[in-house]
Amino acid sequence: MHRELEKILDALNLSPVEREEERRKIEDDMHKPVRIIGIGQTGVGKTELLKSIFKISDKDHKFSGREEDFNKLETGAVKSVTKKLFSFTIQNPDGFRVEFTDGPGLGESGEMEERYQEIWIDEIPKHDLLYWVLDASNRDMAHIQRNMKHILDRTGFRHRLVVVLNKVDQILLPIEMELKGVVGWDLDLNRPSKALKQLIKQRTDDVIDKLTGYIEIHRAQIVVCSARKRWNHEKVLDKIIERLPGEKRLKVSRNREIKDFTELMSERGCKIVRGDVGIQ
Ligand SMILES: Nc1nc2c(ncn2[C@@H]2O[C@H](COP(=O)(O)OP(=O)(O)O)[C@@H](O)[C@H]2O)c(=O)[nH]1
Ligand SMILES: [Mg+2]
Repeated sequence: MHRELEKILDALNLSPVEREEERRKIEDDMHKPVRIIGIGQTGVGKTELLKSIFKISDKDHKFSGREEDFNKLETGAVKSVTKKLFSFTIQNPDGFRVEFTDGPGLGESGEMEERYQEIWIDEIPKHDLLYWVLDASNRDMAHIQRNMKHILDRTGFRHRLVVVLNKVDQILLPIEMELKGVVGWDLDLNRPSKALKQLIKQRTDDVIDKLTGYIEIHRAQIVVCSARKRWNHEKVLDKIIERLPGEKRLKVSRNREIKDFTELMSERGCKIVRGDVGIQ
């Protein structure tokens, strides 16, 4: 713990006096949890994402919260499981705590939409960071732009926002390419093919254009990933950490448990990596 704290302090490049001040700030803050709130439409993968970055996949000593709240962390619900906000905390053995808040999906219930927006607007400022998950395979951005602008205008949380473009494994290649046998998601190696990588980049540029024009957030606040395939999670975590105030960072990094994407490679993929089989 001590070494990590020193590393963080080193990275800040401070004068000796400032360094001591920063150290005191971090140590004073140690007992408080870092609070992170996730937003997005139901089904975009908020829960899956958390589970593949942090250690909350099973009900162990790290989870504290109500039993019914743990059950809400099931993935795959078609309808919003969460109508109200709920929070739960995880804690590593050194006592570093991260508290997550989840709530009703946005953009799916016409009549409730305004009420839900108000719930979020109330809650977001109580947090240290907001992450907004979008489905990268869905190109309909109009209502997301509107919701995001409204919520950011009201909360002033632009600088504390990370936008996660999830489900990149589901982006479809153009049909002509598919018919020629070009693969999108490489199931053997569990990563995007070259062709899909290009498409992911295009889609990212498109989303960035749409968001930055409308909402004035920075390109560096957007990150792509596939929660289900565990792809690019390190970057998601890096972005989250980058956006947090210095004294909060250690708590997040100490609770990380990035799931290994290579576990999802096929047997053939493993052989390819070991060099037993060539890539065709
Ligand atoms: N293909 C794919 N499916 C995903 C991904 N992330 C989540 N899912 C699936 O999408 C469904 C909804 O995910 P969930 O985490 O419950 O969404 P939430 O409502 O935003 O919490 C589940 O079946 C997930 O396994 C992803 O990156 N790719
Ligand atoms: Mg969920």
